[in-house]
Amino acid sequence: MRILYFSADQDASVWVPALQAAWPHAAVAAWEPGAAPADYLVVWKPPQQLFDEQPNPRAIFNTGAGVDALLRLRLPSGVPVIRLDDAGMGVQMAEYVCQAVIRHYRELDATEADMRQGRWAYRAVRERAAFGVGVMGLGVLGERVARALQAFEFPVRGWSRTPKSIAGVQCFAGAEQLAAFAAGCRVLVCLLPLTAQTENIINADLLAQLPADSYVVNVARGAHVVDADLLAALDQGHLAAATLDVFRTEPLPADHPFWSHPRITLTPHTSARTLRDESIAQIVRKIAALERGETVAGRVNAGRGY
Ligand code: OXD
Repeated sequence: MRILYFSADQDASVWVPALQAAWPHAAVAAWEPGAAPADYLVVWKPPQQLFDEQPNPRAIFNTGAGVDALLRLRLPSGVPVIRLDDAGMGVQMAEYVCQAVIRHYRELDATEADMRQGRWAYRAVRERAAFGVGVMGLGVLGERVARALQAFEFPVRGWSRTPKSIAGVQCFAGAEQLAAFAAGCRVLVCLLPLTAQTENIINADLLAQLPADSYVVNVARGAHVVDADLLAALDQGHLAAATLDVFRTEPLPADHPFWSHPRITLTPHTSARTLRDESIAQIVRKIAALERGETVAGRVNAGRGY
């Protein structure tokens, strides 16, 4: 069996030997133009040329959670595309989102600013029951985040394309329930896959439906948010603050107004990192299952876009 690896971000000189060690009987190599045909492709943001030259793999593994970059390419038809199925990302997303929500709920930015100014000041305690947190996207990661938020006793609501049911989470689905969902979100958390339907979904209309003094946390894709609408909602005072981990262009361009906005907290697409060992163990387990003719979790539906 031959496995080819390519990543635009990760270090092939570390991943290839690690994949090789996990599947010693396979021949694992870093993809380069002209590489011999492989049975399995393990990729992150590959160039189109890779698929043009590899028309017949048995499966394509995406070493990340989001497959939007992959689905923009012309992929070999009928070949299963399989994304990481948590692989250690769920707990990272949960901790990142909980820290952002708690930071906003407890007004820790303002408290820290007070302390830096030498002011020993208290803020009014907010009513937790009135601080609804809404999670958009209830896949593996979204559900994990919703469960983590419940541990802090926030009223948690969720919104997804198709109806979902999660114990203790008030679930909404489809475009027709988006406004009702938004109306109860003091914090709107985006964990949606990026598709033609979800691009620009956090726009002026949706932001206007959030309660006054609300917050946005985006850990999905920059293209979910209309940047100008978010800035306007902050500057008009309707939004209190935002935490953004993802951007339309990454790295965020040096002249982008997000950098200097006093009520935007930025991180460099780091909310949930791909964990090499967990990911490789999962990919190898799935290759073994596919070789036995079994189905595996995380198979992407290209028509749906995730
Ligand atoms: C992603 C990832 O899809 O980092 O954003 O895995």
